[in-house]
Amino acid sequence: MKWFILVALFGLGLAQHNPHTRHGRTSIVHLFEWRWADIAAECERFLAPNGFGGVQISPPNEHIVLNNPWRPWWQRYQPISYNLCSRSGSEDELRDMITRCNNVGVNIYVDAVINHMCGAGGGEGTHSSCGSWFSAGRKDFPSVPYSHLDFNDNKCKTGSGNIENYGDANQVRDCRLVSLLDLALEKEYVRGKVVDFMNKLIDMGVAGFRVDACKHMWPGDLSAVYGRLHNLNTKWFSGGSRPFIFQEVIDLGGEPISSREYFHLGRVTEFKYGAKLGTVFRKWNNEKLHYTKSWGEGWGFMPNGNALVFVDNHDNQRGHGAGGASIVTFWDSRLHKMAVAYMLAHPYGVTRVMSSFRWNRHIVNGKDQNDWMGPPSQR
Ligand code: QV4
Ligand code: CA
Repeated sequence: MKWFILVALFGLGLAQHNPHTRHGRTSIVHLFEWRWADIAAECERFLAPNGFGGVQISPPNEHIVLNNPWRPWWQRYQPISYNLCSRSGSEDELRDMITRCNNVGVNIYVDAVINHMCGAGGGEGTHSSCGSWFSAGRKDFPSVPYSHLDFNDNKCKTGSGNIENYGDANQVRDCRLVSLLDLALEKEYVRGKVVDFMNKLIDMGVAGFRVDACKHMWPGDLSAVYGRLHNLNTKWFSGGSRPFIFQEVIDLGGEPISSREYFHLGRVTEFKYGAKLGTVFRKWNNEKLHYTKSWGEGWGFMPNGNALVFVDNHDNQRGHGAGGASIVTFWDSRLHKMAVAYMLAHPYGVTRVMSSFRWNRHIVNGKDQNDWMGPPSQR
């Protein structure tokens, strides 16, 4: 009996590892900060004819709007509510895009920011993408609504209220990531709001989620949330299809939290992949391409069926997040094409290509002063 339950649970988890790409397509592309209207056209004009399986979109929900720096790309990682108007467009434009992409067989995966709301220093007012009023200081977000009762502050034991030590799993989960107000996902009420938000998107036709900042959420809380998600919309997907889940956990080793803790819940981003592939293509440490004969698990990466892989992502392309100097990006365009081609040809993990925008790099003492720059659109 115990064995049977284990198999049943495992099977349920595995369902969320399937990207449900159609027509034998395998890869997805991150259209970072693209507008919904542009993505719809891109699906019809380029992605479907060229065999792309799906698109990871930027967070579609209401976010803070910042002036200093001016409209940074990262304002989209500071939610104000789950209303669906963002820098990429309105709810109607989002719905139209999801429909048109699905109609040409290209799936949509939503970047879901559910660990936190905006930064503690985010101020008070209506500087938000749908114009909803909020107060970061009072932890009041009436258009969800969330109040001060819905945040983790009592659980966090650090002096600053922020994560101070990644060696302590409790603070990584219960304290604030760079001052972002940390949601109490153990509360039934908070889970319900997050589940409603995700289910609304599933019903609109999305095929799954890139879940942001999973290292900062307890696997048990995520399991409770994922378990209440609807099956995919049968207008485009076969009955009983579970949403595809891929979780952002940066695990390069050396921390108490490992990606393994999240394997049963969905796929996990394999950050070792881009870091290692970069050293190989740059020929650092005497790496040679023929050493990659055993590429994949043989290089200490996670099991094939758990991995979501990429050469670079929106963070490490601009010096945020992890991976370090070896990461190959569009700034090294020849190497980048070679590395992406290698990844797409190699049968390991679900592969994701990066497509964003260029900005004016201005490096002072090794740090790009312009790493905040937003997209070249008018909002
Ligand atoms: C700053 C200080 C804080 C201070 C605070 C005071 O750093 O110490 O307490 O001011 O107000 C922005 C700023 C950051 C600022 C913060 C809050 O860059 O300096 O804090 O806002 O105001 C993106 C960006 C972050 C950005 C964040 C929110 O990368 O720079 O922070 O959006 O706008 C870890 C995590 C991993 C994470 C990675 C970047 O384990 O989960 O760091 N990756 C994901 C996303 C990433 C996003 C977030 C998580 C947060 O891929 O794009 O961060 O949603 O490795
Ligand atoms: Ca948290």
